Amino acid sequence: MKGPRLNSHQLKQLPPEIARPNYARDQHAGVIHLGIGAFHRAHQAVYFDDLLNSGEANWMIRGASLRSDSAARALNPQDGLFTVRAADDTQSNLRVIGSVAEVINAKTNQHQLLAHLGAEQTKLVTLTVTEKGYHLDIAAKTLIATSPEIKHDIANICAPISAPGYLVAGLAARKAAGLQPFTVLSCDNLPHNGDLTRLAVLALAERISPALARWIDTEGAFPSSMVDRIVPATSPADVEALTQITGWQDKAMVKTEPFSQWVIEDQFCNDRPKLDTVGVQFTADVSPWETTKLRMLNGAHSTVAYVASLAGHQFVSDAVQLPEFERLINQLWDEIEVTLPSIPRFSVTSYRRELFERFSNSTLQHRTHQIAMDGSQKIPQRILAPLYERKARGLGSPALITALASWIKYQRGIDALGNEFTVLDPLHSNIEAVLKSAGKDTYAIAKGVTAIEAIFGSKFTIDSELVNTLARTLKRINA
Ligand code: CS2
Repeated sequence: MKGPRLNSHQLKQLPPEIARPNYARDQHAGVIHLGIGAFHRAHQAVYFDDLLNSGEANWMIRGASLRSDSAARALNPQDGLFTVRAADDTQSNLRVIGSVAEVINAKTNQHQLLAHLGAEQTKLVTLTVTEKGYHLDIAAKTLIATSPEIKHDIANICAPISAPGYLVAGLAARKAAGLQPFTVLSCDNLPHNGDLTRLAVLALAERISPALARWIDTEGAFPSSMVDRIVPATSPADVEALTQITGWQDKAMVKTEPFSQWVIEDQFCNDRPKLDTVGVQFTADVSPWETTKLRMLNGAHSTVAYVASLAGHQFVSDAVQLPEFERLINQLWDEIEVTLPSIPRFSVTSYRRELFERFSNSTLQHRTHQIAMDGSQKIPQRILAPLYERKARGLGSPALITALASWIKYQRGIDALGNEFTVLDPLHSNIEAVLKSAGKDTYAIAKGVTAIEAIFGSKFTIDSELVNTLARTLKRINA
C-alpha cells in the first residue's frame, strides 16, 4: 500500500489518538547524536521528545551517520519525523517523535557536521556507534592505533572518519574558539562506556596535540550511562503494516517494547538537559546498573542468540517459549546473579521475571542473528566478565561455558539444519583462521580461540581447567 510520506505537513492530518510533538521544531539543536540508528530513535530521541514536550527549549537533536546514508535518506524527506511503535502481546502504541531536526550524512557533509560540533549551541554529543565504533581493544584498554580509520584520523584530524575522530576534531575546534567542551555521552552497551569513550578520545587527542588532550581531560566530561530498550531492526513488513494502519508511509519508523530505561552518571561539563523530569535517572555511579544490565539482559540475549540460531530459530520470542531455553536462561541467570553488585531496593527476582517477559514479546520479532552479530565485541562484558569472576571464587559455570561454546560454533556459519549464514564480526577472520587450522580437534579450537587476547585477555588460556571444560562443551554441542 502506498501512502503519502510522513512529514511536517502530514503531521497536521494525524488522527487525534496518535501522540505527536506539541512544540515548535525550529528551535536549536543542543544535542548532536553520532550513529542515528533504530536504537537512538526508539530510546534517546523519545526522552528528548518528552523533554521538549514538557517545555524545555533548545534540546532538538541533530543526528549524524558516519557510515551509511540510509538514516539521512529515511529521515530528511520526513523533516526528521518518525513513528515509534511500542508494543507487547497486550498493547500497542503509536507515537510520532519530533526531536530529530535533521540527519547529516558525514561522508558527504563533513564540514556541516564539524561546524555543528564546534558551535556554541551544541551542549551535548551522544553516541550509539556500536561496540566496534570506539576502535578500542577493550581487554587491554587501549585505542587500536593500527585500525585503518584511526590511522586515517591521526593523519587527517581536520577531515576525520571515526567517532573518536569527530569528537577530537569537534573538541579541538571549541578549544581554539575559546568555547566550553560539549559533554560526551556514550549510549553503547559497553562497561564503563564513559570511561572507555574518554580513553579513546584522549588517546587520539594525544597523538594530535598533548595540550589538546590535557584540555579535554581537565575540562571535558564523559559520563557513563546505562541504556535499555529492545529495538529490533525494522523490516519492510513493519513499514507496510504501519501504512495499513495510519495511511502514511514512514521509512524511518522503529518498533520497540513499552519498557525503556536510561541511567546517566551526573557528570556534565556543559548544560545538562533536565532529563530527570522525564524518567531518566541521574546517579553518582552508574556501574551497578550497567553491570546488571549487561550481564543479565545482554548476557542472556547473546546466549539465546547463539544457541537458538544454531538450532534454526529465527526469533528470540520463539526460542524462549521452549522449556530447554527457559531452563538454560534460568541456569545462566543463577550463575550471573552471584556476580552482581548490589543496588538498593532492587529485586533480582522481579528483574528476572520482567526480562523473561520482555524476551517473550512476540510482537518484536527480534532476530537471533541480529543479536549474534559482532560477538567478539560483546562476549567479554556479557559472558567472560561473570565467568572470570565465578572462576576466581572457585565456582564452575556450565551455562556461561555453553554460551561461549555456542558462540564459537556459530563462527562456522552453519546451523543444525544445514542452513548457511554469514557471520558478521570485525574479528571473524582471526577466529576463522583458528577454526581452519584446528579442524575437528575441540581442544585445539578451545585453546586457539581463547588465545585471541583482544577478546579473552590473558585469563583464559592460562587456566587449563577452563580450556578443558570449554573443549568438552564444544564436543557435546557438536554431538
Ligand atoms: C542486544 C541489545 O543486539 C544486541 O546485542 O542484546 O541491542 C539489546 O536489545 C539492548 O541492549 C536492550 O537494551
